[in-house]
Amino acid sequence: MTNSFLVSSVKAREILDSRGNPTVEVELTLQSGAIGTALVPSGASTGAHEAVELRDQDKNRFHGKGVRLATNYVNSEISEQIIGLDSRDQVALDRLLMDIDGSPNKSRLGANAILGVSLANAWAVANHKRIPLYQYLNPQVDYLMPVPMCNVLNGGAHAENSTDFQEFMIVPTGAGSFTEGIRWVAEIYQILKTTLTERKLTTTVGDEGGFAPQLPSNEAAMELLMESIEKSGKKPGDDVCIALDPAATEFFIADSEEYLLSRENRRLTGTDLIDLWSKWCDTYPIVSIEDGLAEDDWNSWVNLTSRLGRNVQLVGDDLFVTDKNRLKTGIELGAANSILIKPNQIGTLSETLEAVQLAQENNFSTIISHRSGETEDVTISHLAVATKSGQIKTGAPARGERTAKYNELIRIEDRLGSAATYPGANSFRSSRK
Ligand code: 2PG
Ligand code: MG
Repeated sequence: MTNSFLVSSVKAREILDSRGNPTVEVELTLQSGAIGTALVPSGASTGAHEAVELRDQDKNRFHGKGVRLATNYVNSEISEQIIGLDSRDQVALDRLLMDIDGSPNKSRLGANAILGVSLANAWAVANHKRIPLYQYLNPQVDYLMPVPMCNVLNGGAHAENSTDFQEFMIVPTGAGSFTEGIRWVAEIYQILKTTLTERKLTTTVGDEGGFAPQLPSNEAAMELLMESIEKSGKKPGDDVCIALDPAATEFFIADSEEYLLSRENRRLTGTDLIDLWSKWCDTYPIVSIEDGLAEDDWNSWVNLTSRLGRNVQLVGDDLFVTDKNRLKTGIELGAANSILIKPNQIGTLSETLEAVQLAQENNFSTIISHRSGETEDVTISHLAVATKSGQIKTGAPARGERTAKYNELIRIEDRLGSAATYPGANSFRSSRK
């Protein structure tokens, strides 16, 4: 009996990501001839609890960062076991991949190998059905577009000699559509560039396409954002808000349990840092703070959430690593009220969707996210629409690997026409109450 949905072949190869490091691409073909392709991203400020990205450690190739072990696993062990599987059963495929791997954190075959196969499979089914991926993952009549959180100033691990805090984002909450929102942030991005040039500050960019000037303090970045929003003719707070990802794990000193702001030569306790966020939230139109505290500083997370959680979205990235078990802990403790969703933190599409579902059932918002090392892959644009997350984080409105995601969403919104809704400020807590 022939079944055109059966997997007929799978092939992985080593390609390059946006930082010039190798990464995994997987092509999965069905008996019908339909092909699904997925390119796997890679983080820099990775959480300790993430699924393991397998690197060759062969110093003679790509300074040890090659991914031939991972691609070889796809082309041998994985391929042998998944050929003949019904691609429509994504959960069964993902479970099989986890079983073949056999480790608790995908360290044997590599989360990069496993995710590539998992996502390529979903694309193959969608392509066979000749429908967009978001529609295959969630067949609906109406769809929610995501509000973009655009990282226009890069610091931390994404840009050398810059701010301690990693990401300063602008969020077009007052726009009428996704496409209009992207125009606003692109206009502000250009104004920010001119402002930096006028002040003789560098306009070179960090890993996610945002500028990475050497500023005297972290707060100077906030002032620059406010000024640029205003100069564009938009009202901060009404039209455009601010979101932060300090990525606090990166400047947490475990021994002394302190947060070190090197830029300002200051050491803060968890409580001091919460005070700082609270003050910034009083001063600036901040709708979201991601990883405002370190990945295992649960007590401080609980304190932060009880202090600011009513009005501000508090997002766990390194804290939750898209893992439903860590998310469960957060829900039980009252730590954070939102989760960043990165498929490669957990390693399969099914587990990614499970984390989204658990979050949404518990009134946690979900933000679909890129990694700092990206490719031209647009899966996350479709995931954002399919999961009705209402938010996406995918860098500056510049650099091809970032605009690939935004442009795909512009296409999706255009094709959906009146079936697409842009939630704007409704995606955020301050306006939900
Ligand atoms: C983050 C991400 C993406 P990285 O911290 O949220 O912006 O960075 O991929 O380096 O972990
Ligand atoms: Mg983060």
